[in-house]
Amino acid sequence: MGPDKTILLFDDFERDEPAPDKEMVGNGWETDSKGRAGGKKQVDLDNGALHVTLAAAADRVVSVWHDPAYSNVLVELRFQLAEGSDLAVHFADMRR
Ligand SMILES: [Ca+2]
Ligand SMILES: [Ca+2]
Repeated sequence: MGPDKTILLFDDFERDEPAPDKEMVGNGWETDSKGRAGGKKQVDLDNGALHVTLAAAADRVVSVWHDPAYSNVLVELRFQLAEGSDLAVHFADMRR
């Protein structure tokens, strides 16, 4: 990280939901579980990580997103994948 760079978004997920059965990631994160999984909890904060699990009721993969204000960014992500799991990371300009 050089002196001309500013952190726009950092999240270590070192927190838990205010209600354990609610999908409340917080810190500006949003998910599509309400519309795509009948409100079943698919995203859980636990042990300093964001856990994503596809609900049986879901009609598509789980989306988790954050909308910071930026125009030029460097992205660094860390994942821990279960054996045989799939991961896709998409960057989309939703304004177009
Ligand atoms: Ca939790
Ligand atoms: Ca963490």
